[in-house]
This record gives sequence, structure tokens and C-alpha cells, in this order.
Amino acid sequence: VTGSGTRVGIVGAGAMGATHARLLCASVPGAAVVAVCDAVAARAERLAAEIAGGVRVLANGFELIGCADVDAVLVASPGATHAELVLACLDAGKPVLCEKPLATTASDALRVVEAEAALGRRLVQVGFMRRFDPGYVDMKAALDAGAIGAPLLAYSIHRNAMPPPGFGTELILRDTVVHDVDAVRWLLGQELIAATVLTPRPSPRVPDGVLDPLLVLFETDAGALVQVEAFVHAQYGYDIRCELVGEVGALALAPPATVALRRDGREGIAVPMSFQKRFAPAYVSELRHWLASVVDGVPAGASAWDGYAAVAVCEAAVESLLSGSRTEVASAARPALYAG
Ligand code: ISE
Repeated sequence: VTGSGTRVGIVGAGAMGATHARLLCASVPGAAVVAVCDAVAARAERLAAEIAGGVRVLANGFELIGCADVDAVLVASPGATHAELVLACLDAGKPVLCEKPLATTASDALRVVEAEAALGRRLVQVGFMRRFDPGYVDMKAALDAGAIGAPLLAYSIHRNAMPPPGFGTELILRDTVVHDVDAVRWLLGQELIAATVLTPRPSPRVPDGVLDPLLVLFETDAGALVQVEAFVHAQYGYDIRCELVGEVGALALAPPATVALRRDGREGIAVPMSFQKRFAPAYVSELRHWLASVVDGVPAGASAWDGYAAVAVCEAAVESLLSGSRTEVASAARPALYAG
């Protein structure tokens, strides 16, 4: 961190890397994007050209992490590359915001947790942006203030208009449901200890062999039940809903729309088509909190432990999908670094 602000290097210049780069430049005072890289060099060149101020294009993430003029790293490359890149950031003692998932296997995510615990200080934030969404923040505040008493049930609906090509059933659990898993763990402050995946007849609009939609029933360590619906070929938009039912009331996420149109005997609000649009305020808040945590050293958002826990829960869900039966989550012990 220098007098001119925090110099950020971005690994991955695809949709998420570009979204973060643009938001850092436009909406996060004190951050300067100084370096980018991507497996497709031309993509990194294009993103660098878009950002004012002479952004360097580096050959790969490890080179970028090693640059003396990169103070903090944002990892937005494909999930399978995350764990090794985050480990390299820990090695270099650099703060890192890693897009979800933290890793593609629980054992790789655990390696990150163990490396950070050995270091003894938190440098990793995982990009679970819902924790910064105004609606989710209000919902957690109301729950924590006792608005509905103790939670008994949670419903989380996650619909995408259309996924990227090649998005298979396991990815729906590891890449899509992982958000719902983190949101519910965070909202309830409870661990998800078992998963049962149910598969209705797939939509005919889904590629052969892909099971979509999915219903997942999770059990928590405090005896609550959580039902997640994931439907990534929902066609009509990006629709995120959440309701918590407690002993004396219920809390439901209000739609993020700001205006309703009444016309021709109908009332309607727009449904966003993409997660970038739906969660735009959340991404900005996430980046601002991350930057503040880089500057003041006080961790924000989801930790490496949260990243690991979410991967472990999704791994149990994948096992349930494959076996057709209820599967308990195998979780390691939480290191003291992540207590509280
Ligand atoms: C994607 O990777 C995301 O993170 C989105 O938030 C989620 O809605 C989508 O299903 C994932 O594929």
C-alpha cells in the first residue's frame, strides 16, 4: 500500500475479472488497477487498454503475484486455478480477494485454510458478494435483532436465465448452489451438516444429460432445514429469492426493483437478466470493504474458512446427487484463526 493508493493486480480478464476491474476504477476510491493477466493474452490486452493509466499485462498469475508494485491481488480466473493462486498470495504475504469457489475440491480449499492458519493472519477474502447486498444485509440485521425469533426454515431460490455453454449438473451444485450455501451459513450462523439432492424431470430446454432444476435439502447443526432450488436454464431472468421462517415471524428478501409499472390492467417490475446487474451494488460494496480491509488489516466478508466450508457442503451435495441418498458433510476442525 503506497501513498498513491492500493495497487491491485487482477488475475483473469473474463467476465468477472473485467467487471471487478471496471468497478474498482469507477467506484472504489483508493484503488488503482496496475496489472492484469489472462490465459488468453489478447483478452488481458483488451482489458488493460480499456483501463486508463498504463496497466501492465503479465504472462500469468504467479508472475503478477510476484510483482513488487502489486500490493493486493484479485483472483477471477477459472475455479480450478484458484487454490494454487491463493496459496501463492499467502506465500508472498499479499491480501487476496478470490472469486468463489475458493477451490474445486474441499481438500484444496483446506490447504488454503491450513496455509493461512500457519501464517497466523487473515489475508484471504472469498467473493461471496451476497454478504454485501443491501437486502441480505438488512435481512441478517433483522434476524440478529430477533425480528422472527430463532430460525426454523430457510428457502433459497437461485435461477439463472441461461448458464455458459457446457454447464453440467455438478457445476450447478459447485458453482451456483455454493452461493446459497454461503448465504444461509452466514445468515443463520449455523453449519450445514447434511445434504439431500432431489432431481425432478429436467426441463426440455436443458442440454441432454444435465439435470436442471435441482432441489437440495440441507440440515443444519441447530436443527433447521434449508431448501435450495437451483434452476440455471430458467429462461426468463436472474431471480434470487430468500425467505427465513422463525418461531414468531418470517423475513423475505424484497425484489431489488426500484419502480413498478402499472399499465393495461397489469402491474410489473423488471427482473434483471444477469448476476452482474442484480448484484451490482453488492459487488461495489464488496470491493470497497475489501480495499478497506487491505488498508486497515481488519478482515471483511467471507474468510478462507467460509470458502472451505461452502466447498465441503457442495461436495456432500455432489455425493448425494451421485448416490441418490442423504449425505453428511465431512468437515475439518475450524482453526483458532477463524474463531467467532
Ligand atoms: C456464476 O458463477 C455465479 O457466481 C452467479 O452468481 C451464479 O448465479 C451462477 O449460477 C454461477 O454460474
